[in-house]
Amino acid sequence: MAKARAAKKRRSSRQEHAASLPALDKLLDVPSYEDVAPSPEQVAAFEAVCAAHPEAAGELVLGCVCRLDRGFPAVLTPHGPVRAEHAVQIAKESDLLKPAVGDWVALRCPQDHDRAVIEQVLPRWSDVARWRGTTRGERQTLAANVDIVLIAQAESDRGISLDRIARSATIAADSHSAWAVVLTKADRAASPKALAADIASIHEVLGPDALVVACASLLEGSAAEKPTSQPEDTFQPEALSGSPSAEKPLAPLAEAALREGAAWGLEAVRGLVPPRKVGMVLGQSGAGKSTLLNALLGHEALETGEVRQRDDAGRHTTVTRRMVKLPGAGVIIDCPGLRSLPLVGHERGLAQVLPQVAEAATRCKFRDCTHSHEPGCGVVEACEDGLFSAAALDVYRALADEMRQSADSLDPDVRL
Ligand SMILES: Nc1nc2c(ncn2[C@@H]2O[C@H](COP(=O)(O)OP(=O)(O)OP(=O)(O)O)[C@@H](O)[C@H]2O)c(=O)[nH]1
Ligand SMILES: [Mg+2]
Repeated sequence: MAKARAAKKRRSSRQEHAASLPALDKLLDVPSYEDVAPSPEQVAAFEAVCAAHPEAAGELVLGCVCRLDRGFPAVLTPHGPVRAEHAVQIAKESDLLKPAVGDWVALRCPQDHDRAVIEQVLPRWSDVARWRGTTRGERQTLAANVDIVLIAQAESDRGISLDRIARSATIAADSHSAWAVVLTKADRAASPKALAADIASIHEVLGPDALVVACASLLEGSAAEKPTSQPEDTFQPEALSGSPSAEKPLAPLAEAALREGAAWGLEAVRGLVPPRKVGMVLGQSGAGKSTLLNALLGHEALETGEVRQRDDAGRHTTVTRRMVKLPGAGVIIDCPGLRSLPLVGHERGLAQVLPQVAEAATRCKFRDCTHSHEPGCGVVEACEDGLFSAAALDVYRALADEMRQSADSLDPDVRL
C-alpha cells in the first residue's frame, strides 16, 4: 500500500517536472536533424533494432539526443525535435547505458503518445567520459559521438594549467575524439609576451602539432550589440560585466599568438567545428565556455556568470548539457564546468597524447617503472637524448602515476 502510494507520488512529481520543461519550439539555436550525422555502424544498429521489433514497425525512428533535462532528453528526429523518456529497461540500468548528449538512439514515437520513448542507445564511436568520485566512483559519459573536444583554458595573470590541459587531452584522445586547446580570455594574459610563453609551453608539452587557438570572446563577440527576441530559454544579459580588460588592444595579443604557432580568434574556433561535425567544450567552471559559444552564435543564448575575484573560480552557471548549432559551422555541446578530471584507466589516451614518451616507456628495464629513479629507464634516457622536453616528462609522470594509484583503489564492481 505504502509502496503504491510512493510510486504514485513519484509519478506525479515526474509529471510536474515534465510539464515545467522548456518547450522545444521556444528554444534558440537547436540544431536540426540534418546538422548531425550518424555513422554507418549506428545506422546499421538502428536497422537491426527495427528488424528485431517488427511489431513496432512504423513507430521506430532514428534520433540524436541534443539536450538532457533531468530524465526527459530532447531528441532530434527527421520530423523535428521531440521530448523523450527512457524505456523501462534503460531507466533501470546504471548511468552507463543511459543516453548522453550526442547519442544516437532508437526512438519509438507511438501515435497516441505526446512523448517518445528511447528504446535503445546505439553504439558510440566516441564516449567522452570522466571518473566521478574517488575510491568508489563511477564512469560518467559527458557527451557521446564527439568529433572534437575544445579544451577551454582561461588565461589569467597567473598563467595556465598545463596539467589540466594535458589531462583533458588524454580524456579526449581516450574517447576517440580529436581535441584542440582554446585559450579563452586572452585579454587577461599579463602581456602579449606572457600569452606567447603560455602557448609555447603547451607546444613544449603536447608537441608542435597540438592545435591551439587563443581568443577573447568577450571583446571580439558583438553579442552585446545584437538584440534578440527573448524566448523562454534565454536570459537577460547582465552578463557582459566580466571585468574585461577592454582597454587592452587585441592586435598585439593576436600577433603574439600567431607568431607562436597558434591561431587567433572566434573564426578560428568556428573553423575547428565544420558543418555536420559535433564539438564539445570541456573546461572548469568560469573558463568562459558559454561566453565563447554566445560570441560564436552572435547572441546571448546561453547563460554566463561572474567568476570569484580571488581565484577566478566560476559558479557553475551552466547546469544543462545541450547542443547549439553555430551559424556557418557545426554543432557544439555546452557543458557544465568540471572541477576535477580524475584519470582512471585512460592509459591509451595518455599514450596517444604523449606518443614519444609512451614509446620510450616500452624500453624500460622494469615493467612497473615509474620513470623517476629506476635504473635502465628508457623514458629518462629518451628525455636526456632530447626526444621530448622535461616538461612533457613531468606531465607524463604525474598523469601516469595518478592512473597507477587510481587503478589500485578501483571499485571491483565498476566496469571500466
Ligand atoms: N575578460 C574576459 N572575461 C571573459 C571572457 N570570456 C568570458 N569571460 C567572463 O568569465 C566569466 C565566466 O564565463 P562563462 O562563460 O559563464 O564561463 P563558463 O565556462 O560557461 O562557466 P560554467 O557555466 O560555470 O561552467 C563571465 O563573467 C564572463 O564574462 C573573455 O574573453 N575575457
Ligand atoms: Mg557555462
